[in-house]
Amino acid sequence: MKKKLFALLNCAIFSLGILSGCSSVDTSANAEETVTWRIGHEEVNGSIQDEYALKFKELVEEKSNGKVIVEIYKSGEIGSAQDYVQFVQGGLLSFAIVNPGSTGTTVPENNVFYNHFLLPGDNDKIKEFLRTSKAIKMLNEVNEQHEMKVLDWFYEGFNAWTTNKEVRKPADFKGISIRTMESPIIVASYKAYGANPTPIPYMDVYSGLQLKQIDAQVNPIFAIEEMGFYEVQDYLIQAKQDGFYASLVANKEFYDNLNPEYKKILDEIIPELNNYIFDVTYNLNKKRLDNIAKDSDIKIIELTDKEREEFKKASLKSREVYRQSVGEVGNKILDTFEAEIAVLESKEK
Ligand code: 6CS
Repeated sequence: MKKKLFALLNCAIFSLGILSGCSSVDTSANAEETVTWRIGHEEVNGSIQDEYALKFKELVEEKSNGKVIVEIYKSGEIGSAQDYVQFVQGGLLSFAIVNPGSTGTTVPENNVFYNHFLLPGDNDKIKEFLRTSKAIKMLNEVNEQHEMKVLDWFYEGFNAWTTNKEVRKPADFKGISIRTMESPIIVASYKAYGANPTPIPYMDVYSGLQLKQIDAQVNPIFAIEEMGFYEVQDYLIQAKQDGFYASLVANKEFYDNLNPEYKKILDEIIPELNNYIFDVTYNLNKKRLDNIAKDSDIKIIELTDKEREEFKKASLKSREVYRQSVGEVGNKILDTFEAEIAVLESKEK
């Protein structure tokens, strides 16, 4: 039944002039045939996810000698971030780049990434953690039960707050309506600080801030710049409470039925893509923070360690919300995150 519905949706969406035909997701090919892989992502032109998708396309098409054609669908083109999760689960998209703020409503364990003051702040440590963690392997197994085969995890930078009022301690959040993604743990985190979290779609955030329907929002620096949020806000606050992570996922059935030649291509390109995107993340966030400082009079604030400590204390309440929202496996994933990160943090750089 679910499959039928997606087949219909497939035809409807992909024949609306967005695509020429009403093809299904391709899983294999003979020597002469070309196949099409569709990848959707949650962001706009020039973003980190777009850079990832473009590199994915370049490498897949090159390594398959043109036998695989990759089509990219950006945020809003055939749906919102939340829709893309359903599209990849249902097989309408072969691949999607999604973040735990979008998948966390259907896979609560993914919200582990949104526990504040949990993951390391250092790029190299984050990279090592994502590549070697046993907890990540456990999390990937959970995602498979939700029709998503996770092929890669990467980092898009720490999440910063933009506000129309100075925020230096949790009490300053009182009465502030802050736009967040839908994930219940993100909502709980900002409630723990005393704010009013307000989930609205990404594409509506700029107008929401401009029309003062919301007072604040949270996103990585590169996104604050490319979405123009800094133009309609007075403060950009860096508390470095959490980061923005994303995963490349494939529809599980599509992946399982893929021929070995194509699986090998994916195995080969993922490490290259991961290295590539970590460099993009570092350089793009740095460049765009400079642009924001040059182009606007927004006040850029970096919280002191003492100020961050206050937020850390307040955030522990929402870690309990995560624990209660998941079962035994989700709790084990958080325990393992905590233990592995403690080891990583104790290592010399
Ligand atoms: O805030 C959001 O909804 C979005 N932020 C980023 C940086 N990427 C995609 C996501 O949907």
